[in-house]
Amino acid sequence: MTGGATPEPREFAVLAADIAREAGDMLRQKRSARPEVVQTKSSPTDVVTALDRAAEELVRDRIRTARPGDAVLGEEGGATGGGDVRWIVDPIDGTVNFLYGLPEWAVSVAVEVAGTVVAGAVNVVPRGELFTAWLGGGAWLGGERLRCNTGVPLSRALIATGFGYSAARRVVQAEVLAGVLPVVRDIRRSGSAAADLCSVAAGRVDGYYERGTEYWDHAAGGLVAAEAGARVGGLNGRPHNPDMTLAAAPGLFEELHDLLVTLDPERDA
Ligand code: LIP
Repeated sequence: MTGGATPEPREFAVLAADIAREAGDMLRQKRSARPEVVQTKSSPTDVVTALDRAAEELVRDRIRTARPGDAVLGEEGGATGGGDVRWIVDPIDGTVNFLYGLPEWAVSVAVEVAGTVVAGAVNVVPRGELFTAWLGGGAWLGGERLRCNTGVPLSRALIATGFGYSAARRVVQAEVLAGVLPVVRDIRRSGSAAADLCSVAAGRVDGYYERGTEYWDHAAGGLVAAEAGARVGGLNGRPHNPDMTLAAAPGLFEELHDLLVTLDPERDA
């Protein structure tokens, strides 16, 4: 896929899926019983394993080979290159799950053209599930087209969320959760934003909100959820962003949004 005009979103989705599949295969083969932590980031519990780095290297290498001029933003390697096409990569979203051998961690690869995410692949490796989406082309789990749940009121909604790594953030997240939990069906915390957004797409949860996700956590999964019919955004009309990512079918999105606004969730203690 080198040279010439910018490929169609579908072609990017196929390439992103191939790369996410290969990185996932490598991670599954190389993961030991207790992967070694090589670095901590924002807090002592925000960890990086050697395989986070190896997987991002593999992904970057495959992008370089297929699309030598493209920019990459990766969780571990930062921003490289320039131009209209940018790949957004989280080599392991849900690193703590990866460390503990829990089944919700994913390789997340998204492609942005001129600032818009046009394609995404989320490989939830332990589940053997590869989610893909491209702009206008729908969201897919293998050959199955996904539709998020619709017509669910907040009072019957199963809502996924997540928590940050810092104590100051968690204090507020716990406060917000105390406002949400009594008025919904229940809460789930999987440990991977990318997997949560795919769960919205697949109707395994009705909605999702989280403060503090990075672009690489939600870029691909956000497109999967949106292409499955979910509204994906931030608070007060903003696009989803590190302050808040919210995803649910229209109707539930607004109910959840309005509740969250009353809880002032975009702050730290
Ligand atoms: C994780 C997110 C998750 C959040 C975790 C963590 P990581 O990303 O996907 O939603 O709740 O605290 O930030 O650190 O595993 O790439």
